[in-house]
Amino acid sequence: MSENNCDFDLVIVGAGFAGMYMLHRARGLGLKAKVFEAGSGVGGTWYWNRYPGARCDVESMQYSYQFSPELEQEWEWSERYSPQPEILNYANHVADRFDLRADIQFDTSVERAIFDEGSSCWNLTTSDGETCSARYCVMATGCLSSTNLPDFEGLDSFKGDKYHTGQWPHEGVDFTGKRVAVIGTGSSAIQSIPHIAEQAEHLTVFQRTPNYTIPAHNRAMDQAYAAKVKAEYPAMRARAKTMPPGMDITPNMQPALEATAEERQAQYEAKWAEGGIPFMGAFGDLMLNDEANNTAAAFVRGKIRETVEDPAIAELLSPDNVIGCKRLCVDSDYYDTYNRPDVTLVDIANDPIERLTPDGLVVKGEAYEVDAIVFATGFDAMTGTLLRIDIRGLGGRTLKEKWEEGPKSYLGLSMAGFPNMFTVTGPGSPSVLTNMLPSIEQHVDWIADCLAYCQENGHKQINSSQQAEDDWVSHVSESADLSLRSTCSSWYVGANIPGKPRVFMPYLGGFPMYVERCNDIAANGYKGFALS
Ligand code: NA7
Repeated sequence: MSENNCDFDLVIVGAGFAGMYMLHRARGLGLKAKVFEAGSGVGGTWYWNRYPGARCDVESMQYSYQFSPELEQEWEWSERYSPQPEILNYANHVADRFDLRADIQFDTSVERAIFDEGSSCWNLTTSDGETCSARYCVMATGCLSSTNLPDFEGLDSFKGDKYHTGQWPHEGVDFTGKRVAVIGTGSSAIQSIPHIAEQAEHLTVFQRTPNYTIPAHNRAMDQAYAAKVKAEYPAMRARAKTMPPGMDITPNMQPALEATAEERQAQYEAKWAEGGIPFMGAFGDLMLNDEANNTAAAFVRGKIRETVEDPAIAELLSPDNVIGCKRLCVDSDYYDTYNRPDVTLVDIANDPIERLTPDGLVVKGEAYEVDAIVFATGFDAMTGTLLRIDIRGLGGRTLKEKWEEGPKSYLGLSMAGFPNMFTVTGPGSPSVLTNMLPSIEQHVDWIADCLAYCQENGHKQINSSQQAEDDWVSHVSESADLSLRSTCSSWYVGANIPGKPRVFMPYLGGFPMYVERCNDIAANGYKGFALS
C-alpha cells in the first residue's frame, strides 16, 4: 500500500471465520496484514465452545465458505449438522490450505485501540504489552464471544468444578459418577444436557425460562445429497442469497390463519419431521402475527406433552411466549432426557438461585448438593467483546461513551467517529439472524472492496457520517418493530445482561435487502462515508 506510515496496512482482531477470510482477502490486495487472536488456535466460536453435544444449527452443506470452489469441493462433511470438532477441523484445514497462520499471532488479545488523527493510524496495545499501528482495523471479534457468568452470591465459595459452556476445557470433562447442575436452558444447555445426563450420576437443570426446540434429526451425511449439492454449489449458494436468512430453504408463504386446522397440523407435522430452524418456514406470517405464531407454539407445546411423561415437568418445559422470538433451538433428544430417573428440573422462574455454597446451590431455601456446576448462561452478545476493548476514535471519544444507550453503527460495518475501523457482522447487520458464514463473507468482501477503493483513490481516511449512521440506526429499529422477534427478553435485545441497554441489535430486514443496500452504497462512491 502506498505512503503508509503505520506498521501495518491492516490489523484484524480475531481468527475465527471472519478474521481468517479477511486475512486471505487482504493478502490478495497486497496489504501488509496481521491478525491477533486471543485463543491458541483458529476457529473463534468453534474453538471455545467445546461442550458435549456442541453442533451447528445450520446444515453442513450450507455452513461453509464459498469463496474457494476448490475448498468447497474437496471438504467432506460427515453429518447433516456438523459437530463442533469437525467445524474446528475445517477451520484448521482452511488455515493450513491458505497458509494463514504465518500472519496470526495467537494467545494475544488486543486491549486498546486508539486512533491517531495526525497519522490516521490505529495504535494498538496487546495483552503482552506490545504496541503496533495500522492504517485499518477490522474487528472480527464474533457475535457470541464474551461469556456471561452471572454474579451469583457465593460463586467463589463453591468447592466443586465450575464450567462455562463457552469456555470448555480442551481436554474434555468426564462427569461419570458426578452430581451435576446445569444453569440455563438456552441452545448450549439444550445441546449439552442429553450428553451430560448420559454420564452423570444425577443431573439437575435450573431453568429460568423454557425454550422452544425442534429436533435436528441429525444423521450421517447422505452422500448422494452431498454429491448433488457439490455438482450445483453455485446455484444453491445463489438461491440462499435470495432468502432473508441467507439459507437455501423453501418457506411456505401461505398465512397460517388462512389454512384450516387440519392443514396447519399436517404442515407442522411435516416441518417437525424435517427438523431444525426451517420449522419457522411452515407459514409466512409466523413472525408477523401473534395469533398465527401461537398456532405453531401450541403445536410444539403439544409435542412436549407427548414426549415428556410427567405432566408437571412437561408443563414447566413448555414456553408460553412467541416461538422464534428467542433464537429457536435445535436438539437431539432434549425433551426425552427429562424422562430419565436421574434428571431433575428445577424451576427458578420466580425464585432465582439464592446463592452458591461450598457444596452446591440454594433455591427457595432448599439446598442442592452437586459436584460440578455447568454455567450454560450465554454471552454478552454482539457488543460485549468490542466494549471490553478500550477503543478511542476522533477526539479521544470511547466506544463505550458512544454506545452508552445501545450500539450505533452504519450498516453494522462502521461507526461514525471511528475512522478506518470496520466490524464484521456488527450490531445493525443481519448477522445472527442469518447463516453466519455467507454473512461473514459478504462483509469481508465489502470491506476488502472498500479498502481497494481507498487505495486506488489515495484516501487515507474513511469515516461514516453521523447522518448516515443515524438514518441506518432508525431503519434497524423500525425494521425490528415490524416483527414479533423484538417482543421478548432475549440476548438480541441485551435482556440477559443486567444494565445493558434494551435495543434490538441485529438488522431484521433480511440478507437480500441488506446486501442490495451495501452494494448500492459502494456503487455510489461509498455514499454516507466521508473519504479524505
Ligand atoms: P442463551 O441462549 O443466552 O441461554 C442462556 C441461558 O442461561 C438462558 O436459559 C438464560 O435464561 C439462562 N440464564 C442466564 N442468566 C441466568 C441467571 N442469572 N440465572 C438463571 N439462568 C440464567 O445462551 P446459549 O449459550 O445457550 O446460546 C447462545 C446462542 O448460541 C444461541 O442463541 C445460538 O445462536 C447459539 P433466560 O432465558 O435469560 O431467562
